[in-house]
Amino acid sequence: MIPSPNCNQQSVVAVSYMYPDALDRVHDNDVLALIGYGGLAREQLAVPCPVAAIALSGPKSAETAEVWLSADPVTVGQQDHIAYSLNGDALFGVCQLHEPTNVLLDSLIHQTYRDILGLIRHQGYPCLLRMWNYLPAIGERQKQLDRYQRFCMGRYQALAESDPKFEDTLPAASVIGTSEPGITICFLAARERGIPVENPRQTSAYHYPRQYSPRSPSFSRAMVKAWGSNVHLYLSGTASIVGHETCHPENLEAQVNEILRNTDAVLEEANRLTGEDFRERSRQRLLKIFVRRLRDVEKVRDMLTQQLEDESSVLYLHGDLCRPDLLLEIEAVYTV
Ligand code: 3EB
Repeated sequence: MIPSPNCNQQSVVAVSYMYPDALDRVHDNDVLALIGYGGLAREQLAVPCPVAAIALSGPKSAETAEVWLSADPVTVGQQDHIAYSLNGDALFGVCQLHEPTNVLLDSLIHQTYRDILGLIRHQGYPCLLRMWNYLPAIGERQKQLDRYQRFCMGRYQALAESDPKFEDTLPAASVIGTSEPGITICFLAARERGIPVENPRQTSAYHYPRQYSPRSPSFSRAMVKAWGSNVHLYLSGTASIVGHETCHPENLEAQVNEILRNTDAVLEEANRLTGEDFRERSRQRLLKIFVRRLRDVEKVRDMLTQQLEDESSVLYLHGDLCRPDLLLEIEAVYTV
């Protein structure tokens, strides 16, 4: 079950899931961004802040808005295809792109990431914490490479050009395939740095060997950021990968269990780096489960319902994933 708003308004930045009918309780000047899932349309999210409607279906019960709230007053702005909001500590952006047919995805993503990096620097929020990338047809080929590989090349190029030491401060990220045209990139940036976290069970994605992409995927496994007295951990999309290889290609149950071992390992590593206790003391856990095949959703839900902690709010969505052998992926926000 997804509870009604349970976010802590004292926090500089807070996030929660809300059913659409509760949205009129949200006051415009507190909202950094609204992201609709499971068929929620843009019109249902009528507020002045950045809004995205993610083109992923889910079970009907998944019609949900993710609400990013601010304890401090929010200012909104627009620069080209990027809508953004800021509150003195954080900047949230939603970038919506039409994809011209004659442009390769790497060059489009290169330009878009340059625009995003330019905007956050210009506004004084240069530290990227979390990126959510929604792309149509990620597994399809475009001139010898698949579109996820082209995405990685464009992202790498923009980040590498902007900072020679970019791999020390990579944001957490997800890349999810959608079935409708149009690219949506949501991002959270801050004035002050967060702490990137890697997974000791996995090769860092930015060190993956070339077989996955000519340029490695530029993301960290998680990012920790304190917002006043609340500390968030943004967990990247986490799959059944150990080292750099996919484990249990055909086995849904084994992939679920491997992912739970991976998320545990990331939380453990975050605890070690920060002195917090994300594993045992998270007050709020917001999860998204992206499942490649719609028919697997109920099985995954049955498994996870037994294994997840009570504080977990879980959203199941039907989305495509970066490697063809991955059956599901989990991302999350943990708050201590
Ligand atoms: C993986 O671990 C699975 O390219 O930004 C997960 C999260 C994955 C983010 C990205 C890719 C990305 O490699 C795929």
